[in-house]
Amino acid sequence: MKKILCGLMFSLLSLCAMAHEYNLGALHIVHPWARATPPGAPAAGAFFSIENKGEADRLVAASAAVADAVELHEMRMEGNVMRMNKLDHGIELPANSTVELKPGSLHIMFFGLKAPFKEGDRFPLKLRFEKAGEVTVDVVVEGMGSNGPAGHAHTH
Ligand SMILES: [Cu+2]
Repeated sequence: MKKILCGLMFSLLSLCAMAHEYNLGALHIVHPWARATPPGAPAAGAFFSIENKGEADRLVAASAAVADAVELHEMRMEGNVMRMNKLDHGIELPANSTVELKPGSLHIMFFGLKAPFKEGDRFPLKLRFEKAGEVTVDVVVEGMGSNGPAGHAHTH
């Protein structure tokens, strides 16, 4: 009986775990998340880290049904101005390295949200890599942050 209970507890815990991750070949994708958006927000960002345990690869595209367009972006300081650029050549994943998509840096950008992102929601995001192929991950929507993607300049 005790064994069965532990087994049950373990599966419940795994389901409830905050972190979720995916493997695709040599790539390990950890905890895709997005910020909740206020009503009427035109855009949103999503973030995760990618551990590449193999040869160099590249994240070339992302797609999701929750928005009209999904782009790969980078934010960086140019002088005193934080700028956001679309990465037409994708996001490089050097061999045996970890690349982090995070606020203020590399991110997935959603334009034309079909509905606001609500805290606790999840939605599928399909990622396409040059060598590893495709994987669909679940993006978990977390609370609204103070430096969300709505607050910085677009260059496109
Ligand atoms: Cu962006």
